[in-house]
Amino acid sequence: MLQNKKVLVAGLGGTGVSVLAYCAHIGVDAAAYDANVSDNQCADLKDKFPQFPIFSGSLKDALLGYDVLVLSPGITRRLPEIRAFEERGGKVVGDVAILADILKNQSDKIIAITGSNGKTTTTSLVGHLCERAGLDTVVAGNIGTPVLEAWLARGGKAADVWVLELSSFQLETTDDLNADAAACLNVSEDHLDRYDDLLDYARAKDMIFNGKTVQVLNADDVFCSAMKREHRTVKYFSLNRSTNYYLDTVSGSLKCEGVDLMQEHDIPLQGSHNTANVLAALALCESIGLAREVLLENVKTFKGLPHRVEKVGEKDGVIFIDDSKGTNVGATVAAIAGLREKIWLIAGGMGKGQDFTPLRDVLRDKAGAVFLIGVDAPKIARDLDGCGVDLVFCDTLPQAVQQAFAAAQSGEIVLLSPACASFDMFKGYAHRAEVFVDAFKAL
Ligand code: UMA
Ligand code: ADP
Repeated sequence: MLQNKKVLVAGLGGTGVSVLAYCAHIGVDAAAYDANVSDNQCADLKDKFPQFPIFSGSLKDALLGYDVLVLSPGITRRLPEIRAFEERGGKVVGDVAILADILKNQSDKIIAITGSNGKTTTTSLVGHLCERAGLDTVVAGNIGTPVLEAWLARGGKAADVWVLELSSFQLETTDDLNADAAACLNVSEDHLDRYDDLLDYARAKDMIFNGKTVQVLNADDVFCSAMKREHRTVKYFSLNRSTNYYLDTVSGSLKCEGVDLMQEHDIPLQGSHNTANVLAALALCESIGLAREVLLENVKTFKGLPHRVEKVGEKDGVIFIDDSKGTNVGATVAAIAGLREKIWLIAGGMGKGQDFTPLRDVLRDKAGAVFLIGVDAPKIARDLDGCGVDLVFCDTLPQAVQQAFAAAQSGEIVLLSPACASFDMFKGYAHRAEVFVDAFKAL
């Protein structure tokens, strides 16, 4: 794909650096571009890749004279200068497209996972199941390790399976993934600063199914269901209707085509949204031929991930749950809906222009009050006004923890699930969780 081409690598975060390393490895003529490169970063890159020029400033100027643009996920493909580059015959790809091209004539299988929420959990679970089934497994992508960094770390050695978490940003530049099996878990409001609307965002996610891929689709989500393509094997999963992989709500059993798989209460993760993730993971793993018994045994050994509906502890019978990774409305709705006990919710932060009204129904059914923090607390309060629960403004997260604890009774839950990004008050979602846990310990 890159051989004998002049390649510009745009964005010098983890992805861009891994692409440069790949270009150096295969010996192509490349250059690096970033809108902002610090002197230190520039010196470091010159040290690592002395053969590659580094551009900053205008992407339009940097693109002159190049055939292929390798775009990092943080840069939208819709910039006018990139459109103009494509119109004059330039090719735009991402690191995932390069990996797919490398693997296309190899026996390595690809399992790919996208969705607005649950990607990292499901990717980790699928990775765990593949490893336990004895496969040489690589887990990479949006989860953290750029795919070419993972490929280079193996010295290019083939793997049995690549389990890839893919964001809509990465899929924008992946025209021909041709995964063996791929899932879209759900589509709900996120990243709308980069897309025209929800449908436009869903279209980027739909690119995960390009190729001959077995489609694993959420039958409970209208956007995912609409991604079904002609002449494909489709495996649906559902939490409330009998389909290929589903939860039988009467018996509490996960089933496949009517056959019992396991009891929902044997899943070691909190919340019914995680049941959906397990169903999707089973459908993906069975699509590449893994044995059911090994999968079911090892769903039970999956530990889950921190900050995703994670129990922190109890004080006077009140349960504290950290869902700091709940950074959009869809995740918070799922967290609340998936827990059985009455909830005292702590939410707020940077709202990313989201509509918070989808929280109204689930709060009315399950919550005592919402303790609001962060820069968009007033906007959230406007969207939730009159939904039947008290809205309490708090200056800090520790103050919200104290007030929620004072309101909760034994057996009820104080849930941190902000539905917002954290950067107005914290270094990131992990830092927000740390402050939450410290405030709990200080009670
Ligand atoms: N940059 C420009 N011009 C721009 C925008 C950015 O030059 O218009 C430059 C920045 O100055 C910076 C570089 O691009 O130096 C950053 O590139 P990047 O944002 O693509 O970051 P990477 O470090 O390469 O990380 C990316 C993903 N980041 C994004 O999608 C924003 C990581 O997902 C991913 O883990 C990594 O590749 C490996 O695959 C992060 C993320 O936030 C965790 N993802 C979003 C999400 O999960 O919601 C989609
Ligand atoms: P992602 O990688 O897509 O951000 P994570 O697995 O990191 O997903 O989970 C992010 C947030 O979404 C957490 O708050 C988690 O509780 C919630 N979540 C996980 N799975 C689902 C799902 N299937 N539907 C809705 N929300 C989910």
